[in-house]
Amino acid sequence: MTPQEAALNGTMMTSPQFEGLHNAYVAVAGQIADHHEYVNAPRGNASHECLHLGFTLADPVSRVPFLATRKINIVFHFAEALWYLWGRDDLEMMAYYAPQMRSYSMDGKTLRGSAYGSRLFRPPPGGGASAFGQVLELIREDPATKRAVMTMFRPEELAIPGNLDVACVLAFQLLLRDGRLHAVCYMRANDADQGLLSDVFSFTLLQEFAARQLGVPVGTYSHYAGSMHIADSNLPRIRQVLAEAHDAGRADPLFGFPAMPEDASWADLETVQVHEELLRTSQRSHTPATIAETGLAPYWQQILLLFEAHRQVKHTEEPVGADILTALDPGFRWLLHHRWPARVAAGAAREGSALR
Ligand code: 5HM
Repeated sequence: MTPQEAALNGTMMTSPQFEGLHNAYVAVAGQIADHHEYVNAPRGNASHECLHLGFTLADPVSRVPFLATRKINIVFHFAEALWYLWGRDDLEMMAYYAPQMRSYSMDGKTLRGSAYGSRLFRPPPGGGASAFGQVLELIREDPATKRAVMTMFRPEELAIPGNLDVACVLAFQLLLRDGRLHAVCYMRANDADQGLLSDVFSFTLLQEFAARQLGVPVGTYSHYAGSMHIADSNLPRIRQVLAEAHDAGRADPLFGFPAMPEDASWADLETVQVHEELLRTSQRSHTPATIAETGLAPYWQQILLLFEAHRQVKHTEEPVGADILTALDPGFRWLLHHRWPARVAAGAAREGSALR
């Protein structure tokens, strides 16, 4: 339907809907690579750009593209989402998983604009509920509310001379409709090959955690960016990704993604935080048996298995232990293998996630 026909029918075209991020990422990347609107270099960053690009995911839990040419770092993605949920802003934790994040820090110790968790999950200075706690309370009181918005971008950020880290996410909104928790993420700018993957991963995980706290199913997730772009330096890789996606001719990702347990709680997050720090600093190691002894549900155990696998990659020279790899969800193992092929043996190719 053309926009003119849509107008005459009294209908509007809404954002394109995809099942999960696998297809949305390929579509957005293709749009910018082949149909970009602008070529520019804000702050010297040469990029191809499309304005006001957005999409909706029918299944926000399906939050990872399974593409051998993209080599997703699933450990980093979980670490960043948890860093948000833990309300942290320290560089130390994130720089361990993504050393390039050091270049966004003004003081070498903290991150400001992109430390979304410190804005969402910490109580305000005067005390009271966090922004996340407040919006959940609003939804409980008035389920159809349109006010359940958490803002991240602050006007003061533009006044800081030489600010290296201006928040890219403007706001995150939750909407309870027909019993399902929908989410919308509004961004001023999004790098379609980097930030898009980590932002969608984290904000869909926050959506899922919010749905568990409200005891309702996850609805759709919509993502909008004023400027969606790809750095020119990443265009050759994007071409490889697009070629792989087209050659494989696959509409569906190779694996499913595990769903968070119904009883996901703040206590689970605290237990995971204790073990993440011990593993990151290599103060201890884990086996599948010692991870099971934490009493965490299999979903959280999988995250600790990923952190242990990553500890072995970072702190040892050996291949990652077969016990850890065998206990891992097949999709997670596939991602680890493609990211660190010399350290992580390929598993038997199995379709469908064990935890789904
Ligand atoms: O010049 P500017 O502040 O917009 O540069 C930040 C770059 O990081 C942009 O390419 C932006 O799209 C990307 N980015 C992102 O995509 C940054 C963050 C951190 O806030 C993010 N997603 N979450």
